Amino acid sequence: PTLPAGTGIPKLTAWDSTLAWRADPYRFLGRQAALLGSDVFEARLLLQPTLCLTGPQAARLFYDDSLFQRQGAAPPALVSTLFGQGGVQGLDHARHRHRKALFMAITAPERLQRLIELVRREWLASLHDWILSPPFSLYRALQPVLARAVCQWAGVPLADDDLPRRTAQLVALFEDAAAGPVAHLHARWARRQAEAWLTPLIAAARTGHTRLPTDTAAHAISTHRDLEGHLLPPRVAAVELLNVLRPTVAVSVYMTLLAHALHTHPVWKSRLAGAASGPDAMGFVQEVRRHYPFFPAVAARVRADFDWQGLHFEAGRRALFDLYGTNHDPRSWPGPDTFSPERWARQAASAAFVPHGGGDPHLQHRCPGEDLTARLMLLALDILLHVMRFDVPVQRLALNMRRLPALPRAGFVIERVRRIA
Ligand code: MYR
Repeated sequence: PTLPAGTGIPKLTAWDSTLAWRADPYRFLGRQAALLGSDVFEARLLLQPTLCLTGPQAARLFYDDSLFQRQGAAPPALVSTLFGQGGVQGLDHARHRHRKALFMAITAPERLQRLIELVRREWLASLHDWILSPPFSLYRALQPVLARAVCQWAGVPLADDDLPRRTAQLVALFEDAAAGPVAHLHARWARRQAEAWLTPLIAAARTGHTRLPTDTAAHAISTHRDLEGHLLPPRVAAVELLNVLRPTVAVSVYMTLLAHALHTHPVWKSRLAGAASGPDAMGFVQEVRRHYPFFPAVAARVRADFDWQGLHFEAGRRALFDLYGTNHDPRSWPGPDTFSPERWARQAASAAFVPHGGGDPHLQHRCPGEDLTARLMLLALDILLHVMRFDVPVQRLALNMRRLPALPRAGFVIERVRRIA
């Protein structure tokens, strides 16, 4: 049901839709858009009128930074947990492109190989413990693997006995940010702890008390200068360093979803055997990224009034672009709810493929870690197929779609791990 609006944009009649959105955070926007027959609609979300955009055409619109800006767009609850104050996600135009170049340099393809090797090494080292372990959650077990590898790669010193607590803090930033009031407070606490860990490291590197290896993310961030030639305030540098560490640990979500996909589509185990890096493997990884939920939607604000397809967008309005729904839009993806790695033999990534956001990562807010994520997933596929065997005990494998991020309820429990190579 809609109310006519002066802007031509259909509007949900509910006074506020936040609870309905939270009850189905990945599918709410796409479902409402389909019901209304409009790629743009207005709803009251998080106590403000919000323009909700979905689909391939809206993807191009939303990433036009002459029309949308990021400053002041993200909900404060996410800034104080997931993102941090002053980080790249909230910058616009020249300041954004300059800061983004720092992240593109940190994640340049030639630098990623070392991180892939470190993750492989840590994973294989953990395998010894897993072999002896009672049933355990693969999701939880991968987190310290990724945390230790990314800290070493990024030049962040991390003692063995500090690994569990720092891993838990990095995980809380993405897992607890939008998981209800108590978890949210935990995520806020984790952000304070994590920034208090890294801020002194940046300060010590600048005074020469700590030497950071020059080819590391920590070094690049601590010596980065803004467009006016100033170093980042140590706290902002810590936020940006967390923007390298946290999302890398969050790849544990995608690795778990990949294991879930292999388990629930076992025909792919034999199809992929012996081809852990070919087009079939890449198609499998891309389909996990398209099909499974990860980041539901991204926020921006309308920069100045404009019209698009007969609709009027008012300056200052918050806009949400529906990543999950765009990845499941039947106009771009035939049989969108079917997990079908074969589709990637016929179809290339396009503006409609947005698991890490849309646009160009150099120029827009598309995640700079997208290639890293795909490469880490290929690594996981290789290890899950060719290095380890395990059993999957009876458990609730259906994803909890109410949760952000959505995961199998028990985090994908495995047992009787064996090493086969
Ligand atoms: C990152 O660390 O930057 C990526 C990790 C994302 C995990 C997905 C869950 C995040 C929930 C955010 C909700 C946003 C709603 C507008």
